[in-house]
Amino acid sequence: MAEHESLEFGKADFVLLDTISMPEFMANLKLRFEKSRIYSYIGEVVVSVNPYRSMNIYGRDTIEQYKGRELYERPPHLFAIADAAYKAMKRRSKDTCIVISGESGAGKTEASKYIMQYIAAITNPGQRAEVERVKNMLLKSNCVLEAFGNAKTNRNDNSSRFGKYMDINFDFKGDPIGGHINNYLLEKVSVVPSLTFVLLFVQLVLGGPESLLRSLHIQKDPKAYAYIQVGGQKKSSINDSADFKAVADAMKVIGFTQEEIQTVYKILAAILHLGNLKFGSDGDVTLIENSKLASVLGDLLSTRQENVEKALLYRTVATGRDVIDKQHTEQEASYGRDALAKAIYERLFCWIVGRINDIIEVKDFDVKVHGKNTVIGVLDIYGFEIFQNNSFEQFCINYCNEKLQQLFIQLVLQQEQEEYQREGIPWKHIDYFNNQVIVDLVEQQHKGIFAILDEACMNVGKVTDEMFLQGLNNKLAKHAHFSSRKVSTCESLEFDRDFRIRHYAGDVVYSVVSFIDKNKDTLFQDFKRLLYNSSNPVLKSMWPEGKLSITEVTKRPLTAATLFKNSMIALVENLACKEPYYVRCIKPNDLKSPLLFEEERCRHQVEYLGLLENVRVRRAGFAYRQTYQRFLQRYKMISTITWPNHELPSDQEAVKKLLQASGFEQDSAYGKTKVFIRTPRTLFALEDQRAQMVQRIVLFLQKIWRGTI
Ligand code: AOV
Ligand code: MG
Repeated sequence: MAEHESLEFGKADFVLLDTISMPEFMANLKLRFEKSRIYSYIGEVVVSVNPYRSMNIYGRDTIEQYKGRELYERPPHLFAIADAAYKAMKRRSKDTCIVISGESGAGKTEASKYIMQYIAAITNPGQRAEVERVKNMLLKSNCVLEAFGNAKTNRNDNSSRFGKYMDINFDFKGDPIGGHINNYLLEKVSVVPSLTFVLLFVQLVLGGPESLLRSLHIQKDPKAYAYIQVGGQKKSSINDSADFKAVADAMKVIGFTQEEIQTVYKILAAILHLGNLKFGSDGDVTLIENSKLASVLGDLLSTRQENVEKALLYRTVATGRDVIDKQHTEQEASYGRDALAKAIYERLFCWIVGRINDIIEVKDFDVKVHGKNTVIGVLDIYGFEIFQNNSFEQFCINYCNEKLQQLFIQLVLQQEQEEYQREGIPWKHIDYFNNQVIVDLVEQQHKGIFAILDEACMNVGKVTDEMFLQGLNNKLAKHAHFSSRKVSTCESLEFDRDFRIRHYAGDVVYSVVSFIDKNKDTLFQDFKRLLYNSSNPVLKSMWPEGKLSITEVTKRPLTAATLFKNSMIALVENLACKEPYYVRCIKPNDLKSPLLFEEERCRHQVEYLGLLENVRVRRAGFAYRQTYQRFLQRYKMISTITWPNHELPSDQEAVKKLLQASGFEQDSAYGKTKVFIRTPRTLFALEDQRAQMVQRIVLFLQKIWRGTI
């Protein structure tokens, strides 16, 4: 509990509210926001409200204030939680993770960056050059990933289109020695229009140096490129060239070679040019109208113009033993072009992540040198989002948020209560909405939405999105969290194209259009071969499966939904085995305004994040628990009742007597196997007494050794 903050700023910890009710919670949150106190606690959970303006609370002096302090000693801050995770890692050798959640634009990515900066700032006091190098690389890798993986949406100008989980590895001194990044679904399943919002393209076009642009055949005019939409443009080109340079420098610092960096630019330029390719037809023949561009593409992709043209206009198919070239229609060719553009982008992104990992990963050698190796993970993922038109991407993103909410429920609300029950501690059950039912609706084997989608995709012959919707309606009509217009208004005979999920964070209507396509996520083999046969080794390495000839390609790849589901399950398993710290971000308004606290909007988030339940569980709960035996091991020396050994019938009795004698009876409860202590203060007092006793014992022993006793 942050005690020393003046009450005029409201209660720093929601646990201290006089009564726990929504109006009180909201009044406190609002008051704090208005007083520029954007952080608060619920016990050890940080609640953060996006200030939408720069705050002078992240500097070196603030970092110093939080370094090595306990959570309750300073006003609430991200730094405090980062320090707590760091201490747990360093002192107790615990792998920890910081999970940052909240809807799109709530401030997750910013929070993750401040946390990383804090950890970088407090480590390596000895200024070891190698550790400095690692820290620098970890920070710079973020800059590169953000440039490639963020885009402008109507919810957030700098929206993460990929989820990022970054592990930082520490040596026994507590200094970072490496890291690892897992990325989750960049626009793998996306449509090309959302590529157009990746700000990096604008940065390149407006901010790239003249000579580079010339070599890439790029004009300094974003409007010249079909894949750059007006919405993706920013205000000034001064920022663009600075941003461009920052990313270029970051790539260099991380250790990308000159050749690799050049290839990255060539690929970005190739994508822009691809977007401008136009197809036409002459009689039965489909052709490229601006074939000059095909030559530019050949140049950038280090392959021949004819190869580019052929891959875009024909598809090689195996019919029995024969292999024939089948010409695309104009429409198929355009579809292929866009699919190619997004696939190239996605491969590029994954390649960049892979390269960064190659460089920053802790090698076996390091482990030998540094010994023990502990981890802090930071999770910053795309937040829950609702757009005008929601598609497969939103469905995946929102499912991901359901999974994380489920983890929060399990770790923070459920386990806690179950333990009290198990231990027989008097406890009034606190009700909360358990979203497992929605997680199941999406991911359950055979019956879930992903399974129904995969089943539809397996069908041979033409499968339409409507058939998928019908499948959903047949199997899920009765589900409380699923509905579609077809199901709810039976009289409508025409096919509706959407379904609605009642998510924990609100209702979202998804359009089924292109679910099937995005889930299959097929890319013509011809494109893979085209790029595999590039004479640029970096580009070639991104397309290993292009090696297979047409007759060798038989295995059906996993669908996008299955891959995503598997990666989410693995993510949650990974988080669940670490000691979790939570940051719950709240978006105060939809206008990106620094002043506005839209009460309704915030209340809704507090509700679905389960914050009130969190306060209730926390308040009724106990900060510390330990088995009787281990408790005695640590504290028996503070009382003659237990030191050196007790003569009571059980350890439980002994602990009871010890706490009574020390005056902490009121603050404790006794379970079947564990003792529970309500406030951290009691624990600190016990620790103090123990430290004093240890001191005395040491002095005593020293005297014996010296023979003075
Ligand atoms: P998100 O990560 O939660 O959304 P961001 O972290 O990108 O959201 O925050 C959105 C914007 O809010 C930033 O670009 C800043 O302008 C502002 N902002 C957030 N936190 C702070 C802060 N602590 N101080 C000042 N400004 C802040 V998404 O990635 O869309 O789910 O997918
Ligand atoms: Mg983000």
